[in-house]
Amino acid sequence: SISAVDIENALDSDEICLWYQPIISLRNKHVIGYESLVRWQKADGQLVGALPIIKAIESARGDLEIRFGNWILQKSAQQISEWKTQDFFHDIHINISARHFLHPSFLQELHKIHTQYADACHSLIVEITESAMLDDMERARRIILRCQELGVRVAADDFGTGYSSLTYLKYLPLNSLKIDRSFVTDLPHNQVDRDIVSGIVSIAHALNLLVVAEGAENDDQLESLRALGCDQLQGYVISQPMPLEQVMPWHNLYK
Ligand code: G
Ligand code: G
Ligand code: MN
Ligand code: NA
Repeated sequence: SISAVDIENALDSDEICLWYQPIISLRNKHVIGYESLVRWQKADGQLVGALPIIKAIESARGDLEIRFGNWILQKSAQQISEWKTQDFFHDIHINISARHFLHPSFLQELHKIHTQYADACHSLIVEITESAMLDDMERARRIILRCQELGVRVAADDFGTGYSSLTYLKYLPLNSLKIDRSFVTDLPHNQVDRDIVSGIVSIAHALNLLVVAEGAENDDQLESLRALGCDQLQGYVISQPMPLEQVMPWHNLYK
């Protein structure tokens, strides 16, 4: 299996990279942004997916999780500003671990980014998963507010699978929710999933949050999610995650 040292070496030798998956508006199908997802492209051509990478990073005892998260922040802000110079104006969603989000170095790095690339912050969305936030809700709340002061939006990832989703909504001033794929897979036929999605949408909209549906693989799911009131959608029906060099060519064909 992969060790933390393997990941450190891969970071140093530039083998860790971000792949991008589009997120569209369900109103007009236009692309709004891209979620960045980590990959390890080994020198021998082998591609390692996110799960083993994240597992190695989280099991490391040192500060690799922080170093890696800061690297993602830097990389994404750089990408947003590089795209802007090419008249390609799109949000980037990044995944940040709860441990990093709650660590002082997260806001330090975000302040740095705000100084270096001020307007990139307005195109950056930080996705966090629920459960670990519950340990220090007041701290999480303050960090979210600081993000928003810098123009950065915050989304709850994998929404609905945590055991206290509604507590989360009560205390955290989020910008959006990403409905977990497990509620999407059996649409449009599953009545329970339809009711759950429509309930999440009502609560989210009452709280002024946008709803992103994840993991839609076909048009029936897409149409169902639109009919249920979701705002945005991400999934293989639009595109799988792709390497950076494929993003603009894909985008131009999609239009
Ligand atoms: O891309 P893929 O479907 O393999 O991602 C699997 C999981 O890994 C998802 O839960 C995703 O949130 C997580 N993940 C992908 N990229 C990153 C990243 O850059 N940082 C963190 N913390 N998690 C990531
Ligand atoms: O947990 P998070 O939402 O960050 O992870 C997104 C993960 O979901 C990525 O690993 C991505 O590859 C995967 N994914 C995105 N769209 C689809 C889809 O339509 N079907 C499936 N099975 N996985 C998807
Ligand atoms: Mn995510
Ligand atoms: Na998710």
